[in-house]
Amino acid sequence: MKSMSSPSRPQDPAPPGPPREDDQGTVLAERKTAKVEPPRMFQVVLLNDDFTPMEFVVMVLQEFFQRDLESATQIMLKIHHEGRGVCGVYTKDVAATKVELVLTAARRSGHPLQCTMEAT
Ligand code: TYC
Repeated sequence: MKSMSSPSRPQDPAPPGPPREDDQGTVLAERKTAKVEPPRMFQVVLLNDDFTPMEFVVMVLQEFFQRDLESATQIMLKIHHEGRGVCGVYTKDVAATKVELVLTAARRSGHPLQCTMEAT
């Protein structure tokens, strides 16, 4: 019958002390402690221009960045006055997808709206 003791998992840290040997004198490789870093994050940034309608930018912020009308309007006005604004912060793939969705929607509607991503 199988032993019921809990099996060690691959990511368990090595116990302290010198490298251990098994009963045949074989030196067992030391295990490395698993280290998981948080993912790099990226800001999605909208840029101001003179032509894209304010309503379109507000719609983009609601549709692609889950902003409510008030928050979307505040961000749009900040971009309008300051030249740029952060829409949200995401992992790399999600940020890249949002940029593409915004640019595609803007082109389809004939607006020159620009959207980029920047590492935080
Ligand atoms: N400046 C634009 C206008 O006056 C509005 C606008 C806001 C455009 C934000 C782009 O990212 C932008 N119609």
